[in-house]
Amino acid sequence: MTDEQIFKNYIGGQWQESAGHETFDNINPADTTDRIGAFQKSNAEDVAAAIAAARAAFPAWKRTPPPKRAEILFRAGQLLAERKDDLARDMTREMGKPIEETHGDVQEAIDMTFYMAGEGRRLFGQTTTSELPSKFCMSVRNPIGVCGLITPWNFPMAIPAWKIMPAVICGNTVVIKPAEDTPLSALNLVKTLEEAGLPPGVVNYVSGFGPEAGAPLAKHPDVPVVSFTGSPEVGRQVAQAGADLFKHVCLEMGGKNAIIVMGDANLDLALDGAIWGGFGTTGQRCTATSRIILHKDVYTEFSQRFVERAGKLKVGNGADPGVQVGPLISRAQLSKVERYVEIGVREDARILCGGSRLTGEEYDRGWFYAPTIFADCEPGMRICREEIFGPVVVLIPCNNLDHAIEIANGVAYGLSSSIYTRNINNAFKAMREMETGIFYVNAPTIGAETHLPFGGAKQTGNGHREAATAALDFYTEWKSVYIDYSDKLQRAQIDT
Ligand code: UN1
Repeated sequence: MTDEQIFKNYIGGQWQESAGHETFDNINPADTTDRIGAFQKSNAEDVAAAIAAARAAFPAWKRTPPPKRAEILFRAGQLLAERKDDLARDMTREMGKPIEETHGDVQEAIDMTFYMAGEGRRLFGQTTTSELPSKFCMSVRNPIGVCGLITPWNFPMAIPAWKIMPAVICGNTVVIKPAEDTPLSALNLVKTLEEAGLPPGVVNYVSGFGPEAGAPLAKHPDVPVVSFTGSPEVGRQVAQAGADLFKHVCLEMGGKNAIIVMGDANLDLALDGAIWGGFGTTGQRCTATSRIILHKDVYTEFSQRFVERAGKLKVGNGADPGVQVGPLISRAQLSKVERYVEIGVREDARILCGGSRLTGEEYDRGWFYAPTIFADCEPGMRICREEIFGPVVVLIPCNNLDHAIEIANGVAYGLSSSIYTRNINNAFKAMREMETGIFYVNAPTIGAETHLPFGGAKQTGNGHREAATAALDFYTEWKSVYIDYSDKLQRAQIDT
């Protein structure tokens, strides 16, 4: 890839420049002198063209038998698997996370592609009984139309795949607007679908920014389905944009995910989980472990060992071998972390390690921040309630399981949670009581698999789930079908 590379939008099967002829730069967050290329700064006109292309492609795609749609997805999955190394390298360059993690991100996209391809021969509805004789009842799934997909930068290929694959296997067509920080990985995914034989117009891609490209997509009257992953502030705008037309809106937003470590936990295991959950992806996952609720019996030992482990993490350019923690995605995200650390200090939380930007030759051209741990935190502190989305973990002491659950549930979000314990009663009680969409026992809060529903309770989302068959419920509309073969009028609820 050269410095001069210009990437285009993909609309109706054509690679096109923005009508506004403006571009923006995609920059490596580990080295801001490394410019990956220029992407189209799309506007409402580009978005409207992409929607028109998706609309035009819908009737034929909706009538394509799902197993035929699936054949294209199977091919795409295979191509992604063959190209995994290159795709991961591109992703580390634009997003920053270590190469091992970007391999995982591409793998998650492959998993979702194959999973949804398999749905081509399922897409099950129900057949059921009727209360009347000689009457047959069934429910079938119908596609809805054009889906507007707005995706974040932290899983630059996995999350686009979570949304595109179920949408298209169900017979919908798509316009995707990926985050402006990571437009290349979504483009690589779309290119792969094109090469796999997806007909023109089924998936359309416009790069650009939220206000100029995301907002017109969310608002457009020809887009009945909108799926968004990102911040609660933007999620609210997306929901409001869809409200007038009663759009189907799927929102996946923040988290403040907690691990509970009980006195009987395997501490080595809990430490491994806390390090991976807290500092993996530089804490930039919605599922990241940002709170650790420690039983008082293990508080001191865990804190000491956790700090020791965090201090040994190798922070650096994710493309370099041995690096465990990459940069933050942008200057804005770095500033947000700095702001929250100041808030924590003002709230009298005690910094055990980190607490500052990393400097020196290895770091000066990127957005690097030291893994940071706050101790002696009170559940009511802002750093214990608000999402930071960076390498910052708070330690909160607790007296017993009920206390731990009360603290864990005492936030507005409800994405993921976990407990480390050897006591099966504790594990099941926590499973029942934790107000999160995802729950782990003896594993950290990250690491969801594609064949289980993904999403959160409370203010993390709006009740929908991605992945698994749950995604099919979002991307289809049920049609209940009654076939009366009695040759007479039979009145439900009246004739017996
Ligand atoms: C996200 O952070 O938005 O469960 C997605 C996980 C990953 C997906 C995270 N499989 O951590």
